[in-house]
Amino acid sequence: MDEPVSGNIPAINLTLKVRDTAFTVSAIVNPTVAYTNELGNRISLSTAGMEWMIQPTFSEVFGTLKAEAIAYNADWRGAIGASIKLIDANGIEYDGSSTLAIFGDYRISKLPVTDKPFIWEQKVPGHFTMKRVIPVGVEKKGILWGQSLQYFNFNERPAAGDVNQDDVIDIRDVLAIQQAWNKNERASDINFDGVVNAKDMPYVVNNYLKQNSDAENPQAPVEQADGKTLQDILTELQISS
Ligand SMILES: [Ca+2]
Ligand SMILES: [Ca+2]
Repeated sequence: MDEPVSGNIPAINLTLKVRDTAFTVSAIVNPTVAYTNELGNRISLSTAGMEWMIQPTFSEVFGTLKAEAIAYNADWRGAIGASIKLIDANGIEYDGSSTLAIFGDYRISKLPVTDKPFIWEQKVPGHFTMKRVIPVGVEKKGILWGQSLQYFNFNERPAAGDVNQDDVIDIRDVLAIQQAWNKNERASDINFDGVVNAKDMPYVVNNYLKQNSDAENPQAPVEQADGKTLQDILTELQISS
C-alpha cells in the first residue's frame, strides 16, 4: 500500500471460521503488524492479537477408566475388552471405546449440546458395569452451552468378580472360573494377566454375594449350584481361603 494514512482508520475486514475438530470456548489470532511512519521508519507492533469467547456447538467428556482388578499400568486398548459410552436422554449412544488409550484414557466428543444429563457407562470384563448420571451441557440465561467435562472414576472402581456380567457375584461366577481354570479366557481372567488361576479367585471371594448397586433390579445372588458351595469349589481347586 502506498497511500499515506493517519488517525483511526479501519484497516482490516476479518472473517474467521473456527475449526470444530476440537472443543474450545475461546479463539485467538495473533498476527504480526508493522507500519512505516512519516519519517520512513518501519515500526512493528508488539502485540496485535485478539481473543474471543466461542459458543461451542458440541460437548465432550474425557477421563481415565479404572477397575478394581485392573493394574494401573494395564493397556486398555483392544484385548482388555472394555467399553465406555454415553447415552443421551433419547437413548442414543455415543461410544468412546475406540478412543481408549494405554492407561485407560478416553474421550467422547461431538456430543449434542443439551441440558439433559447423559448416562456414563463403563464395562470391563470380570467387573460390575458402572453407571453414573452426569450433566454435560449447561443453560445460562436461556442459552445452552456445550462443555468439555473431565469425568473419571479414580476413587470409584467397579467391584471385580462378576464373570458372567449378571450384576451379582455368586456361585455362578465361581463355576465359570473353575471351567476356565488355567486357560486364557478373558471373561474369567478377572485381573487380565492372560490366565485364569488362583490370582483371579480372591476377587470373587472378597466380593462374594454382592449386588451391583448401579443395576436397576439385580437378581438375588445364589450360594449353591449343583449342590456345591464356594468352599467346595475352592477345595476342588486346592485354594485355601
Ligand atoms: Ca455374576
Ligand atoms: Ca488372571
